[in-house]
This record gives sequence, C-alpha cells and structure tokens, in this order.
Amino acid sequence: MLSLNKYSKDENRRNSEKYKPRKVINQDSYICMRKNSKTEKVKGPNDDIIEILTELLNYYQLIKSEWRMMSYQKAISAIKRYPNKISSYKQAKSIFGIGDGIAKKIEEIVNTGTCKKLETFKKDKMNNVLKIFIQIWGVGESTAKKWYNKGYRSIDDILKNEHLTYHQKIGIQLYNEFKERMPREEAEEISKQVQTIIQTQYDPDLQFYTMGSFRRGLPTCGDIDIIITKNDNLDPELLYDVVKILKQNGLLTHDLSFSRKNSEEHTKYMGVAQLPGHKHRRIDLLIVPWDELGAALLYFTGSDIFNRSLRLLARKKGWRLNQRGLYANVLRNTDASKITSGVLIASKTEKEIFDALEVPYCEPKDRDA
Ligand code: DCP
Ligand code: CA
Repeated sequence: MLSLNKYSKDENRRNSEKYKPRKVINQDSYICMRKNSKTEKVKGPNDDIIEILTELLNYYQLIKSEWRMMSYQKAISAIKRYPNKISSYKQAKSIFGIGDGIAKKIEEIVNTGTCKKLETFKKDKMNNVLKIFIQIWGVGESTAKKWYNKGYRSIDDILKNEHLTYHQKIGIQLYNEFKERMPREEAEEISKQVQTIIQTQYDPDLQFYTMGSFRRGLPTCGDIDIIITKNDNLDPELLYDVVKILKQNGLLTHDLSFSRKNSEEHTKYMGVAQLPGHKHRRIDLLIVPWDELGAALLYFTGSDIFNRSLRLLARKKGWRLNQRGLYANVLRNTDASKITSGVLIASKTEKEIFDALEVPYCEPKDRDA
C-alpha cells in the first residue's frame, strides 16, 4: 500500500487531473450539492407527509433495513426541497428521488392522513420488542431476534435468563441514559475537559475536534465523537494512554470497545463519559493521522445522508471516498473486495476533497441533509 505521506499537495492535484473522470457527470441532483441547514428550516407545504415518512424511516432504522432506509432518506430530502404541496401519487412519482412504493404511501397519507404500514408497525408486538432490544448498546439485529425467539419480551426477561457479556451488562445498566440525547452544552463541556486534561497531563501539541451532530451545530447530541490528531508522527497506541489518563481523572467511567486501525478505519475507542451530577454519555475517541485530517473531518461531521451522497458521487466519477481520503484506481475483485488502495487524490483538508469532487464547499451546519 502507498504511504499517504509520500504525496504532496501538488502531487495530489496532479493525480486529480490525471485521473479525472472521462465522462461528464450531471451532479446537480446530489444532496451534497446544496445547503441543507436545520437552522434555516421553515415550515414546508408537505410537513405532514414528512412527519409520517420519518416515523416509518425510524422503524426501518431500528430493524436496520438498509435499502428501505436509503429510499426513505432520499425521498424525505426530496420532499423537503419540493416547493409545492403534493396531492397525488402521480405528482409524488414525478419528483426525483421518490420511487413507486413511497409515492403510493404519499398518496395514502394525503388521502387518509395516516399510513397503514406505520399503524401496523406500531401495533406489531415483535417490532416493539425488537425496538427495545436493538437499542441496548452492543446488541444487533441478530441477537435481538435470537432473544425474541427464546421468548424474551422485556429487558427483565433478558436479565433473568441470559448469560450476558460485560458490554451487554453495561448497555442494559445504562439503557435509559444512552437513549437520551444530551444538550450540546454538555457535549461541549465534556469535549473541553478531554482536551484540557490531555493537553496539560500528556501532550500539549495534540489537537481535538468534536465531530458529528455537535460540529453540525445541532442543539442536542446522541453521543460525543472526538478526533485526536497532531502535526507530527502519531502513534495510534497513544490512545491507550489517553484513555488511561481520562479514567484517572474520573471523566471516563466504562470501556465498551477498542478497535485498532485497519486499512480503511482509524484506531477508535468507544466508551462512556460522565460529568459530576450528570448522566452517563457515550463517547468515541479516534486517532487520525495529520495527512488524513480533511477526510476524517468530512466523514465524521456527517450527516450520514450527506456523506452517502458524497460517496456515491465519488463512485460515479470512478473514485472512492472513505474516512481516510479520496482515491482513484481502487482495484476490486468481482466480489467487490479490494485488491489495491488506489492513488490518493485528496485527504488533507475538506476543501481539497470538495474541490476535487467539484462540489461547492459546504459549512458543517449546512450538511444536515
Ligand atoms: N458516519 C457515516 N456512516 C456511518 C456512520 C457514521 O458517514 N455508517 C458519520 C456520519 C455521522 C458521523 O459519522 O454524522 C457521526 O456518527 P454518529 O452516529 O455519532 O451520528 P451524528 O453525530 O450525526 O448523530 P448523533 O447526534 O445521533 O450522534
Ligand atoms: Ca455523534
């Protein structure tokens, strides 16, 4: 694999020219091409439709139905942008981003004010139980279904009958606290303490960026995602020291997982932080090499819909965007597994990546697709 450090900014630009897509792509319809700021949100003509489709999307998110999630997210974004009141199947179907199934649902919502599928979901006992189980940290769809098939219908049933892993025990113990979003002020205070503790007690040159919904300026955050980096060689192993110091200072209370860097992801710690007198909050810490900071900032700012749109656009251009950079010439086997990592086009700054993709730079607060 090529080392990222081998590329200078000029070389990246040359690669961008050299590997430019041969065909011209009409990219105007991509979500990443326009501002989607929550702060600019005004009442729209189709809010009732959006509300019901969002409830359906939430169900599909819970049961991790990826394809349906994508279609609903795409349709909801399209409706948010549509300036007129939608009143028929035909009209809904004519909007780019809305498929046949969702267009039918829209007509049903317009005619009846509700949607049978959503009502069925709400009444469906299995869905309601799976919904509770899947929200336990570390429990995926398969474990939730396994527990359901064993006859468990509540968290109490699990506690009474199941031999739980350490992480599942924490997930259950802190279930109610993890479900709650925190005010951004609390995320800010935890982030500030992480930075101050580590800079004063470990390395003043480390830099910290709080990502996700916090960087997009949202008023509440589901968890705290912090990138740690430095303009120098960075040993991913330092994350062990960072976690140890934060624990000694009482800021981190529980560990959930530690994953080492692989070819696509960064070294990551997942755990729990708590300010005195406050609830337990989920926190992720990531070690990012300096040269990849732009790609990591872009990826971890989100939103996930905005990212998906950028990644799709990159793919349409024959490139590949991931949390480490934008690449050309990634070679793949027929089963999509990777043979080579490709040639780096951009990774150092978000701006370079937007420029290479010919997407106008978008402020984090406007990436809330
Ligand atoms: N991300 C992504 N694809 C994924 C998971 C995450 O692109 N499969 C990116 C986009 C997210 C960011 O990482 O915005 C952080 O992930 P979170 O799940 O923490 O999402 P948010 O911070 O946006 O929301 P929340 O406030 O619920 O934590
Ligand atoms: Ca987050």
